[in-house]
Amino acid sequence: MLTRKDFISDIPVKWCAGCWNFIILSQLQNTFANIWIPKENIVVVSGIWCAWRLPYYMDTYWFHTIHWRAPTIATWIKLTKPELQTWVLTGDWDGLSIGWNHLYHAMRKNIWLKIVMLNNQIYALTKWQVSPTSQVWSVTKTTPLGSIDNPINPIKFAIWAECAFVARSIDTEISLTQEILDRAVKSDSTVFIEILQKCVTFEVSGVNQIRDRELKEELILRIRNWEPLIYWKNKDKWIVIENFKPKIISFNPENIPENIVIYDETNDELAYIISNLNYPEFPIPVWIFKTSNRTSYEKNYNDELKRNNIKDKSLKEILYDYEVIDI
Ligand SMILES: Cc1ncc(C[n+]2csc(CCOP(=O)(O)OP(=O)(O)O)c2C)c(N)n1
Ligand SMILES: [Mg+2]
Repeated sequence: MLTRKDFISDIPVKWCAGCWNFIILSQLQNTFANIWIPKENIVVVSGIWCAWRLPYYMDTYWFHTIHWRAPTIATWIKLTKPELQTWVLTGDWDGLSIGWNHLYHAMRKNIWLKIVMLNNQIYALTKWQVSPTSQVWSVTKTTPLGSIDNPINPIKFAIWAECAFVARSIDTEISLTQEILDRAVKSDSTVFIEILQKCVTFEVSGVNQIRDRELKEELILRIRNWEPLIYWKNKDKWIVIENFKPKIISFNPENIPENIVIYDETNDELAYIISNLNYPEFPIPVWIFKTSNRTSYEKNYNDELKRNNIKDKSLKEILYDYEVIDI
């Protein structure tokens, strides 16, 4: 039986002291230890950003790719070696600015990848520039007067892209992240997990109270499949939907409203409405927003090759087996 220790490589870990990447690294190692597949069948792919070194610290196969192209290279890995469990690690700039088209196409096609985005709402590696997920009025080196940009909501983006499994956690919600990772492993479609992360070195506007033990229950909505959408300290605030619009009501046991929402993670329309809940009007939703059964692209691809009796080419064949055309 494997344990987390089996997934620790001998490369010394280098991040800022107190960075949440340390915790996320060990959570991924825990997940890998629990999946009961040989180490040789796991590959971790990353682009360029603060956690680009994360795969180096994993004792698995890994690929540190070029900028913004991790989902594309992971797609190629998955198509040629479908037996590999392929993880993609990305940041908010890497995945949603320069790399968003690659991320989109991987989700749209339903490549069986497990994509984890560490969203710290800033460019941290390059030292404090505004990101496409930075909140309006964020003061950074490139927005000294405050950002006026409309931020991307990664969960809304993933649902729109028809990603099959979409979830959000927060760095401080360690057991929630672990639960999502462990559940993601079992999904046989594209997985997208956003982890809201606080950069410990560069200050950025954001709802940092979600990390405060006292305040967080007023700010976080934990969506649970087949449960009503309730939050607040005593769980006495409910989210209902009226005319397709979410609304907060106070819970009254004498008068349970007819339009109470029981969450159904297979309902894409509901997931979209809930992904759109924004602070401060609404609490920040976390947990699994949607799951769906879509046949993965690589299954269709490999079935098609088999049906037509075509042998897939090896990389060597692709590189050497072409005609040189003189022009
Ligand atoms: C083509 C190109 N554009 C920009 C950069 C500079 N660059 C490297 S990492 C980075 C920001 C990474 O931010 P994010 O993905 O949010 O990860 P973080 O560092 O915050 O963890 C930028 C702008 C580059 N090296 N190459
Ligand atoms: Mg970032």
